[in-house]
Amino acid sequence: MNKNIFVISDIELGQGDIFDDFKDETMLIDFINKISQEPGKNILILNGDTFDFLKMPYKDVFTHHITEDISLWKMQRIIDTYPNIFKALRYFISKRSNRIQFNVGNHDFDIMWPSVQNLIKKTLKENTKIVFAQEFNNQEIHIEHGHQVDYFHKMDMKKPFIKYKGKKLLNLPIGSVSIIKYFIELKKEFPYEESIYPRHQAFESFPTFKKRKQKIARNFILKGLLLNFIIGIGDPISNVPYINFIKHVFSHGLETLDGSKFMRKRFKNIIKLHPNKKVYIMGHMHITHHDIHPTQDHIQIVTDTWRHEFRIQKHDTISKLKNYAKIVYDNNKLISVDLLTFVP
Ligand SMILES: [Mn+2]
Repeated sequence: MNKNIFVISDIELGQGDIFDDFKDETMLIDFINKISQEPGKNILILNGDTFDFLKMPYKDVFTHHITEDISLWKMQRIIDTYPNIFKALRYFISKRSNRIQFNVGNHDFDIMWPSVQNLIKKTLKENTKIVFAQEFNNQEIHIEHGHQVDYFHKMDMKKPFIKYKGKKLLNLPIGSVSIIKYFIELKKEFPYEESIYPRHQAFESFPTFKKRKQKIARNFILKGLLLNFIIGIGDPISNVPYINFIKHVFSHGLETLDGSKFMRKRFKNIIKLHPNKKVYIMGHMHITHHDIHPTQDHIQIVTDTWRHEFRIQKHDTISKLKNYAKIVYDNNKLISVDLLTFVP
């Protein structure tokens, strides 16, 4: 039997407010409907940051103390905001041999809570053909979101939850805390500029945006990093993993913005952990990349975002296209691996 694996990432569904960067609902529904028609067995891998819990306030307040109830409330908000997307997913999964895998990303660690998983399963009216995981692996393929090889957004997987003042909380990495407590202001004040990638080009083109970013960054470095041991006393979620900053500088120098510069090293780190695969796929960096590694014989793919994002072209910005990876098997034999642009 024919088997297709489809991979998309970084959809970032929110609750339809100014922090919600997803706009192309019809396009996503068309995509899901199109792959629902494919004959054979179809596996849809939503490779992380499917939902944007991170930039979503809980009842108008941003907090980095995320309980299961908060995540569940946010998940319900997302479902209520995009009922037709869940309807399309329900149609896809209703086909007998189809499967959906939700890989965790740094914007949706919240899907690790059992009640959030149950709500998604209930909404999709399916219990057994939906999987929640950190990564997808078979003999030839490795697929993960990519934050685990990003020193700012890497989660402590030995301790994904933490007890604090009698409550169980998501043990968020420093990258999440910095967004919730500091950089969310940038999104609020510059929603359009914040949707331009690559980031370093956006800062070059919009000086007031850059100035504001620098001010927030200074504030974060002073309070969030240097004075944190006073300000964050007793708060386990605000602990700064200084060692990760040192590791980042060793790997990438002082570069913090240009994803394409991190990419090689990140693939290298993933391959070290999962050697001898033929295909490695990541998201997270919001870039499009498809390459056959020159010395080792394997394919590296980065799928770009499905949020509404712009790129700079000459003196203007244009909307980025949506892409997806498609892997085809014929009777368990790997036939093709492609990175494609979705055309409705
Ligand atoms: Mn990400």
